[in-house]
Amino acid sequence: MSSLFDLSGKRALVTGATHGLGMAMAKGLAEAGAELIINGTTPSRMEKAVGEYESEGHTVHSFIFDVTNEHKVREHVDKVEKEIGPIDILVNNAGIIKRVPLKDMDVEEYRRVIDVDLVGPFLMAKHVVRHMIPRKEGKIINICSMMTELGRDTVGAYAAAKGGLKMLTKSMATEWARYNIQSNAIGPGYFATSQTEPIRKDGHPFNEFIINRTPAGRWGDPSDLAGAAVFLSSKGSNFVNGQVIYVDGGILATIGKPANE
Ligand code: GCO
Repeated sequence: MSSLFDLSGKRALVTGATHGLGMAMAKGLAEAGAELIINGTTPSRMEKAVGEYESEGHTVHSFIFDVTNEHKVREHVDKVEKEIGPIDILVNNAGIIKRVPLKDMDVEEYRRVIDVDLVGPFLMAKHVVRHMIPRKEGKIINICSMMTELGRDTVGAYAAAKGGLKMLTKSMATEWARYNIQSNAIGPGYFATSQTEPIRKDGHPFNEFIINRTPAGRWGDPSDLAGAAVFLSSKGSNFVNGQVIYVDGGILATIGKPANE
C-alpha cells in the first residue's frame, strides 16, 4: 500500500515555494521521494528558502520567474525539461491577495490578483502539459481556497480568481484526463502563514472568529497540507479528476455556532 503514495523517481515543480503553504507542500512531496523544482520571484527569499530545504536534507532546483509572464514560463519549463528532466507533478501554488473593498479597488490591483492567481496557473499548466501529453502521464494540482466557495469582505478579487480556478481545474481535467493526466485542486482552510498574519496576530478579532468558525478549533498548520499534496501527486489518485480536496478543519461542513456557545 505504501508504494501507492511513493513519489520516488518523480519530479515536482512547485510555484511560490519559497515560504508558507508552497514550501510545506514541497517538503511533503520531497519526504515522499520527489525531486523538487521550486519557483519564486524574490532572489533573497529564494536564497533563504534553498538553505532551509537543504538544511532539512532536500536537494532543490530553484528558478526565479513570474508565472504571469508566458515567455518566462515557457523558457523555464522547457529549460527544466531539457536540463533537469521530465516534470511529473505541477503544483500551482503561487498566489497573491489584496484585501480591498470592491468599490474601492483599483482596476489594476484587481487585474493583478486575477493575473497571478488565475492566469498564472493556466500558463504554467499550458506549458507543462505540452510535455506531459506525449508521455501520457502527469499530475496537476491547483491551490484553491475557502474563497473558492465563500465570499468575504475585502477579498472579492481573490475570491473571483479562486472560484475561477476551481472551474479551470475541472476544464483541465476534462481536456487532459484522456492523456492519463490528473488535474485536481487543494482548498486550504485558514492556515497560520505570513499571508494570514495581518488578520491573525496582535489581537485581531478575525483570529477568534476563525477559531470559533473552524470545527477543529484551530488555524491550520502548513504541514497539514502535505498529505493531500502527496495523495494528488501519487498513483493513489490515478482515477481522481477535477476534484477540490478541502483541507479546512471542517469550515465548509458547517454554518458555525454562536461565539459564546
Ligand atoms: C482572507 C484569508 C484567506 C485565506 C485562505 C482561505 O483574507 O480571508 O487570507 O484568503 O488565506 O485563502 O482559504
